[in-house]
Amino acid sequence: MYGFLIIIGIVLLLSIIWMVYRIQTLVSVVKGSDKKVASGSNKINAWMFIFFLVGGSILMFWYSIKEFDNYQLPIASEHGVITDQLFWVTMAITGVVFLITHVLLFWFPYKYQYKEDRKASFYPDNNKLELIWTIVPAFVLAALVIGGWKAWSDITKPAPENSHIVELMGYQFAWEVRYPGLDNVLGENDYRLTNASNISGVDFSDKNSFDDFSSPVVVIPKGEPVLFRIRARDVLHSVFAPHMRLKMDAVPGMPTRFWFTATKTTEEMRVELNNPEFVYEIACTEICGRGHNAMRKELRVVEPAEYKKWLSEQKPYIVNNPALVADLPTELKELADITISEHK
Ligand SMILES: [Cu+2]
Repeated sequence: MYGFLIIIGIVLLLSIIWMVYRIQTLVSVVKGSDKKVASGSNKINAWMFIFFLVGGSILMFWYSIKEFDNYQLPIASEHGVITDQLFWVTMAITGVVFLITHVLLFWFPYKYQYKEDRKASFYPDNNKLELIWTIVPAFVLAALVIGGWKAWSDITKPAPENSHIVELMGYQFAWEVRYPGLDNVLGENDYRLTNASNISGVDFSDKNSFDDFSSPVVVIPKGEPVLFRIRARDVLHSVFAPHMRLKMDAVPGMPTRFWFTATKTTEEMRVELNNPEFVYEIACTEICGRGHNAMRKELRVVEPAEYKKWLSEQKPYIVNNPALVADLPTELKELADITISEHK
């Protein structure tokens, strides 16, 4: 009912506006002013361009300055320095071009608004000008693209042999963090093995998985390469660790990866920021459903010695839940039992 009334209201409003416009036109015909090529609204439009330029610029600068600290998160990884350099160089070049082109874009309609005593000049083309504005952007863009491509291939080149491996599996709505244990080799996984007690579908008939363990927090050592092996169980998710300048999609059926070296421990960052409560965080940055906001994980960077100690204290999946290996063939079961007794 209300919808119907609103539609009637809108139709009435539009007809009133139309009538006012018609009356105005008829009045100008009577007055003889309809013969004029440009009306007063031309001037108003010209001024509105200037108003938009000035107002828009004020808003843009106000916002950019106010939020500047958010663009300047401290960097806590080696490659982060390159990523930021790339960002600021691109920002500076495109920023200058943006300002020049937009000032001209809005200034010209004002300056060249219709004037009765002014005649447009005929200016068909200028080859020199065409050459300049084709070649200069081509070179600048090529430099930016090549620089970006080089940085990207440095960042995404294969991880060093000695990288610590951590598997992050996104699912609605959390991250399952799996460590390969002391052998640094993750056991195989198969989505068909997924169930309530094996949420990342680990294949426990692969003996590499015997010492795999899960952790509520992603703990990594400082100054040593870490390789995130990333996958998703249901929909698209995305791993985002802003202080590490790390972002990589988690795609169902298509494992992805990202390796990096952290340069500051959580403790060091707490001192730097003068904030004893600071924690690095991993967030999901792909709107993946209703509980998307719950996909926050703490990332704890510690000294290598502390990492080693932490690693040796963790309990493998099969220690916490021996039922996972209860049905294995005798030979494997014996191996699994040895791992279980070692961790008790
Ligand atoms: Cu998600």
